[in-house]
Formats: sequence, C-alpha cells, structure tokens
Amino acid sequence: LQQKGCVIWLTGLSGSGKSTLACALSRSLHSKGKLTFILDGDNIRHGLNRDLSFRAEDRSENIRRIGEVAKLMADAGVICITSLISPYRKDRDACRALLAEGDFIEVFIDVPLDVCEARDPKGLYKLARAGKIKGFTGIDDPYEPPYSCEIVLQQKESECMSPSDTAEIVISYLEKNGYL
Ligand code: GGZ
Repeated sequence: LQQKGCVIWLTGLSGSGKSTLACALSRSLHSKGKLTFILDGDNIRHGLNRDLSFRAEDRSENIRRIGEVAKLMADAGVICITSLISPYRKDRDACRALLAEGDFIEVFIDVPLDVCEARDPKGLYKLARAGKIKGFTGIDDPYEPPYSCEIVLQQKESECMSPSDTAEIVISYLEKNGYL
C-alpha cells in the first residue's frame, strides 16, 4: 500500500469553516500525491442519508453511517476527511472506536457561536432565530465540544489565517504522526 489511511474528523458549528478547511486540506494533500476523500454532511444528506432529519436520533445515525464509510476508506488507504457538525460527543467517540489507535484524528474548529452567526453564509441562523428552523445547532439544539481531541483550531486561526495556513496545522500533525 502506498499510503496509510486515516480519518480526519472535523467537528464544529454550522458556519465554523469545516467545508472550507476540508477543501484546503484535500488540495494540499493532493499536491503531495496523497489520495483523499471528503465526506461532507450537507452533501451526503442529499444522497446516502436523505432519509435522515435533524432530530437527535437521526443526527446520531447520520454520524454513525458516515463513520462507517470513513473507516472503509481509511482501510483502503485513503485519507478521509469528514465535515459534519457532529454535535454529540458520544457519536464522535463511537466513530473513533471503529478505528485503530491513532487513525481517528479529531479536529475541533472552535469558532464561537456569535462569530458563526455573524457570518451566517446561508442565512440559516437568521431562520433559526426567527423560529423557522427548529432544533438548529447552537440555537435550540446542543453542541458538545470535545473534552480532548487531537487538534483544536481556535477562532483567531480560522479567522486571521487563510484556510491553507489552517490546513498546514493539520498537515504538520499528519507528518509528525507518520501519515505523510
Ligand atoms: C444544524 C442544519 C440544520 C439544523 C439544516 N441544525 O452550514 P451548513 O447548513 O451547510 O451545514 C449544516 C448542515 C448540517 O448537517 P450535518 O450532517 O453536518 O449535521 S449533523 O452532524 O448534526 O448531523 C447546515 C444545515 O445542514 N442544517 N438544518 N437543524 N444544521
């Protein structure tokens, strides 16, 4: 096998920059000749997981399925990047448990709610505040930050640094830990 697979599990609020980081990371890894795949919650909810809502049980099932797919990809030697809010700790931990020690790299994009809400790229926070979307993460549904995870990217990093600089933080973690 030409490379060791792993799962880079991005977690954070809507609007925190998960998808942007996933793309930057994927581009940077491609330029190093690595095979990557992005599993993006918003996209997968239109296909594989189109039967799932945003109720707690359905979010758990969304994360469980994507965790299983990510594991298959990592087994095939792919660097699999997941981009889901994945708001509940127990669901993320269950995905971690599917992988060998070290192969699940949890990256918390720690952008405060007020910053995400001010960005509101799709206008969803506005709708949630108006009560037009019920059970929106951070507004009337919880987000449980990791107690401990491999990488925390703080607001200053995701705001003041370019996505490619933020991606470099993850890349250097992968280098140090023998994935590159
Ligand atoms: C949170 C919601 C909701 C509710 C629709 N709560 O920023 P986006 O728009 O593009 O990404 C969000 C996406 C969240 O899907 P995930 O599969 O990542 O969520 S989870 O991990 O909790 O299963 C957001 C949009 O869907 N969206 N309704 N109620 N985000």
